[in-house]
Amino acid sequence: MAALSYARRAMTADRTADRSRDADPAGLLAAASAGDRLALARLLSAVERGGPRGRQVAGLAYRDGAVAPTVGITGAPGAGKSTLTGRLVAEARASGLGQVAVLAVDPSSPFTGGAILGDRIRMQDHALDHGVYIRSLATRGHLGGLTVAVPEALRVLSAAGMPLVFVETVGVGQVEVEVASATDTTVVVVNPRWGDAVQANKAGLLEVADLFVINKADMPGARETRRDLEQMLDMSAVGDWRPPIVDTVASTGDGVAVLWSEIRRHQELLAAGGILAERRRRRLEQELRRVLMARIAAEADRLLAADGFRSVADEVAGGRIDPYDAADRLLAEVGRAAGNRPT
Ligand SMILES: Nc1nc2c(ncn2[C@@H]2O[C@H](COP(=O)(O)OP(=O)(O)OP(=O)(O)O)[C@@H](O)[C@H]2O)c(=O)[nH]1
Ligand SMILES: [Mg+2]
Repeated sequence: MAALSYARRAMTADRTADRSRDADPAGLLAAASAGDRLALARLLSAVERGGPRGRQVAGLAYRDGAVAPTVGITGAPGAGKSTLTGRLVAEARASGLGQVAVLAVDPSSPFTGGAILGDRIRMQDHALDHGVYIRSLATRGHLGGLTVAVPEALRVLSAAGMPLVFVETVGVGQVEVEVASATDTTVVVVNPRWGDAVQANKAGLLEVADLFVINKADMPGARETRRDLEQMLDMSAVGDWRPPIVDTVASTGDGVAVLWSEIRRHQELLAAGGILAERRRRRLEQELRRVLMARIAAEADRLLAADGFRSVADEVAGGRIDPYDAADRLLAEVGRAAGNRPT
């Protein structure tokens, strides 16, 4: 069986990992591609921490050029995302994928990486499956935060040879929506509660959703939630693809096969129409914008804390220059500094 031979390869790679190569990102990436999970974990940790080394790893993964298909699973805390992801992982493995990765992202609690992994991912079924790689991601100082770290991590996973990556994102705030929309197919999970669909709309999830899941369809109210979602979809501009709404009971697996086939259908549609390339280009533009903003913000912060700012502020206070001219002068400095700094 493919899974078993992969597991054997992974264990061999673990044992023979050349320690002296571990510091070198290129060596780590080669090891990760050969199935060394420790090497992969170290690359992802570097990306998570950011800084010069994170940047080096991110650049290497970018130049590798591999782009794995990605599926985002997002929704309110406790909606059943992890249970659902576990089921989808099983579907993906059963469909013949040698490996699947899951990236768990919780923007609301950046320092609980280990805890998310232990407590929040309910995928015990996969704990012994070496074809499944599960990892949580926090920000740990990455300039630009999760919205930049997640696409970088996805490229590391792609470069390491993962043929499919699920991204579970907890929460429905602005950052969560941005993280969720960094995937090819974005699945929004709601529960059959009065107002859940409306909440999703308010949070901007309606715009990024390629698919809706009404999970916990065994609870009362699923029909009303579906009706609310349909109404909202009726009112929003829908192009070639109207997001399907799938009922699931993740705890029993009901509806998961339908969800999986809808995900596949969406990914096929993306690939066929050249839409995928266009989407990915737009995402890279977004990413570039975020990297730029983060660097400018960091420079502005540095500037605001420096003496130069105080002296310009004194001039404004003294009536010698107006705030706009002062801002022009400071902005020119931000530009010079941001352009000169290596990271
Ligand atoms: N009744 C019912 N319970 C479910 C269903 N799916 C998941 N649950 C339960 O809901 C609880 C939360 O499930 P999780 O999969 O951890 O939800 P989550 O969205 O990943 O949670 P966070 O990551 O903490 O946001 C667990 O107790 C599950 O067993 C379902 O379809 N029906
Ligand atoms: Mg979860």
